[in-house]
Amino acid sequence: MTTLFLSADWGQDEWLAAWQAVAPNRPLLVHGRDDYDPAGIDYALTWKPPRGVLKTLPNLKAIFNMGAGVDGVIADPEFPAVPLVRLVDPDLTSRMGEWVVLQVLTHFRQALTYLDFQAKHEWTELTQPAAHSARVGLMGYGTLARHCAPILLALGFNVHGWSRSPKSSDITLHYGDDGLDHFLARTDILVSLLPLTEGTRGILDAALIAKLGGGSPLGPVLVNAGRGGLQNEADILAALRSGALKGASLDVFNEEPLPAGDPMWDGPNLVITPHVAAASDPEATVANIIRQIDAYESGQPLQNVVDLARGY
Ligand code: NDP
Ligand code: OXD
Repeated sequence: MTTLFLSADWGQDEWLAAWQAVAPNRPLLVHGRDDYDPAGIDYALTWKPPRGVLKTLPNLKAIFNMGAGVDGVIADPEFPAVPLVRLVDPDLTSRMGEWVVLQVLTHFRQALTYLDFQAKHEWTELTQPAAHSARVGLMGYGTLARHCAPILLALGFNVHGWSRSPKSSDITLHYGDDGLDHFLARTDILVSLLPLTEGTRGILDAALIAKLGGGSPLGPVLVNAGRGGLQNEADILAALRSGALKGASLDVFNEEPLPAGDPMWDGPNLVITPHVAAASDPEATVANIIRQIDAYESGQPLQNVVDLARGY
C-alpha cells in the first residue's frame, strides 16, 4: 500500500522523518521528487496539494489531510470522489487551547498596555475587571472550540458558542443565521474557530463587529484562528483604529505570509502570529493517520471524513 506526499506548502523532510519513524515498512513517495506510477498510489497525504494531481491517481482509496482545515484541498476544482479525512488529534487540539487562552488573557489582562508601560519604565496600575464579567463567544463550536470552552470556564469567563446546526451542550449554544445576532450581542471577546466555506467567507467584517456587545470595558475583542478568508482585514484595521474593536489577535490572513508592507502589521492593539496557533506535529499526525489506515484496511470505517457538501 503506497502513500503519496502532496504539499505545495509544507517542507517534506520532517514529515518523511516522522513517517520513517512511525511506519518504516509503508512506502511513502513524494510528488515532485519521486517518479511514481499514478495507478500504484493508494493514499494521499495532503496540505494544500497542487491542483489537478489528485485526480490523476485512479486507484486512490482515501486522502488524509495533515491539518484540520480542508479548504486548501477542496479548493481543487478537480477534487476526486474519494473520502477526504481531516485531522482531529489531541496534540493539535490542545495546542489550539493554549493559543486561544493566551490571546483571550492577553487582551483581558491588558498585557499589551503593560508591555507598553514597561517599555516606557512606567509603573501604572489599570482597573482590572473579574473574568466573570466578560463574555467569550466561541464562533464555530466544533472539535477545537469544545476543547477551549471548559478551560475558559475554569478561568471564570462566561462562555457561549455558535454553530451551524443545533446540538446539546454544557454551554449556551446559538446556531444558524437566525442565532448569530443574538450570539454577537452577548459577546465581548469573539473567538473564531470556523472553517472556511462558502457560508463563512468574509463573515468577520465591519457589520459583524458593529453587532458585538459593548458590555465589558475591555471589549469588544476579536480573536481569529480559523482562516484568513473569514476576515475582512481592512474592516478589522479600521475598527481597531476607531476603537470599535479594543483589540484583536489574528493567526491567519487572506495572504500568507502576510506581506512585509501590509498595514495590518501596525494595527493598534493587534497581536499577529504566523499561522502557528495549532501546528500539526509531524509525529503525532503521522501516527494518527497510520492508525486510521490500519483500521481502514482491517475493514473499519474511516473517522472524521469531510462532508463535501458542507465544505468542512
Ligand atoms: P470542526 O469541523 O470540528 O468545527 C467547525 C465548527 O464550525 C462546527 O461547530 C460547525 O457547526 C461550525 N460552522 C461551520 N460552518 C458554519 C456556519 N456557516 N455557520 C455557523 N457555524 C458553522 O472544525 P475544528 O474545530 O476541528 O477546526 C475549525 C477550523 O480551525 C478548521 O477548519 C481550520 O480552518 C482552523 N484551524 C486553524 C489552525 C491554526 O493553526 N490556525 C489549526 C487547526 C485548525 P456544526 O457544529 O453545526 O457543524
Ligand atoms: C489546520 C491548520 O487546519 O494548521 O490544521 O491551519
